[in-house]
Amino acid sequence: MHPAAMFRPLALLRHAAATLTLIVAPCLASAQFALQPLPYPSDALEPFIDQVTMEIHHGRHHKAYVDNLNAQIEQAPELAALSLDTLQGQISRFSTAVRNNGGGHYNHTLFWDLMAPEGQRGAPEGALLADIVGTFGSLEALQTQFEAAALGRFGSGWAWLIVTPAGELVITSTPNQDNPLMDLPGIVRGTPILALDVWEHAYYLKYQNRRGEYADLWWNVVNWNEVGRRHAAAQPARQP
Ligand code: MN3
Repeated sequence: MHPAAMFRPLALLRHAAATLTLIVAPCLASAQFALQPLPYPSDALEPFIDQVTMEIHHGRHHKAYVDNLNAQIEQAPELAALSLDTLQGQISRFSTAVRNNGGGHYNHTLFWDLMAPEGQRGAPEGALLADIVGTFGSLEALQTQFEAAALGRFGSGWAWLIVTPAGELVITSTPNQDNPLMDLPGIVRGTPILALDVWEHAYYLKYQNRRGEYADLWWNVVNWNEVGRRHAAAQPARQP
């Protein structure tokens, strides 16, 4: 600190803050997992998903998964060395709290990216559309089967479109905050390219008990550009 700064309260305050950061930052290093901001304004999905639902869903529900996952690091320090994606594939090693909150963090991070504001959503096209038509017969057939998976999930959970390790498109669903990356019995495994949250917290304020209407109107906000990108990235490597 410059000697002249000794007499300037603001400079002193800045110096104190910088010193505090040096002391506190290493303690925060154990907060391995972070809640990223929504990739668009909270009202960007109106009228299909309302602003209040988005703010509570992201700012409270998703935040709680992140906080609770970070709280588990004390009991399972090996968590701090894993990326969020890697954790999913090793989830059977960990406690139910890690499974629920690690899954919750992964699922919601993906969910926000799979939706987009008007004008940025794109449309199913190219290799993705060809794969959808080849597998399900049409885009409409995919949507019908996906909505059936969303409606058929009793209680809380998720509906998924995945690319299996063999490169096949499959619709599946999971309970609670499980997902298709998890190494757990009963999970149809693959890389998620589309995901719908069917917990009541995702739709109840606007749709109340009408999960089917929510699942049907949700197609209006799907970020097909992102689905296409994930579909391409999930293709198994071809044999030379
Ligand atoms: Mn949710």
